[in-house]
Amino acid sequence: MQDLSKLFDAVVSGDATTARTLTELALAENVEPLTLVNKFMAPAMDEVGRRFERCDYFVPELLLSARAMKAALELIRPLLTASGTEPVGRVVIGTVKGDLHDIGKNLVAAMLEGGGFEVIDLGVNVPPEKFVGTAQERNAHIISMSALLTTTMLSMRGTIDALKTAGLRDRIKVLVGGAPITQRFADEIGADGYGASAVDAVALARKAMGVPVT
Ligand code: B1M
Repeated sequence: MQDLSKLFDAVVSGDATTARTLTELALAENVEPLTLVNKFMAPAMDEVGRRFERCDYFVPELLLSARAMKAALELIRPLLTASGTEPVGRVVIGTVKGDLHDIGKNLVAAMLEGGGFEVIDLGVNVPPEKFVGTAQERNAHIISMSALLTTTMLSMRGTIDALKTAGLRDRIKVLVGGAPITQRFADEIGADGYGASAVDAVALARKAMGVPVT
């Protein structure tokens, strides 16, 4: 078994080739995909964030680490997504307006697909009216929003207000998550659920649909 701390190091140092190679080897050795994400890759991004706060890293380093994480996630994402069966429900997902962080949102989308949901991914920088318009057009059951910045998280309240204005609040559940989000904030804005992780998001979405949480 290889030393997986090297995967942590590869993401921290922004070495996409090594991150991808180590992920490939680990998967070939039957290491659980979520173990790679939760124990090595996500903690590596936290370390990158700490270095950024200390001014040891700047935006170019953040971008290189994000690229390394994405290169490894490309191998993991197909393993998280299920195929075939009738969807449990339809989810419109995106990162809120003004926010370009998409690694966590992409993980949540992959996990929801793996949990049997049809996922409509609107990408990043999604304004409230886009979330609501798409949910209405596509007859979605859930809107799932991600925010990584304290300056953008308030846009989540905007989406809930827009749902109320459109007369859809009773029909569409709203789930929220991302590093600065807390249960308290979710309660304050009137969201139906808060998930601290991509795994939580699936449990929340199943609960919102009234499906037993496995
Ligand atoms: Co930025 N960034 N960034 N960044 N960045 C943070 C978020 C920051 C905390 C770094 C720091 O200072 N420590 C800080 C925010 C401070 C704050 O608001 N309190 C910050 C800043 C300041 C900025 C800029 C303003 C920097 C600048 O330009 N001066 C700028 C803003 C750009 C913008 O968005 N408008 C910026 C830019 C960037 C990059 C583009 C360079 C890059 C993003 C690349 C990309 O995503 N494609 C980037 C990165 C990489 C980070 C850090 C280092 C890593 C984020 C990440 O990918 N984490 C981040 C520090 C950190 O978070 N530790 C930081 C890994 C990912 C798996 O975790 O996204 O939390 P996360 O998702 C988790 C859970 O939160 C949860 O599940 C996921 C998996 O378990 N979850 C959900 C997420 N969404 C959910 C939705 C749900 C449920 C669960 O719905 C139900």
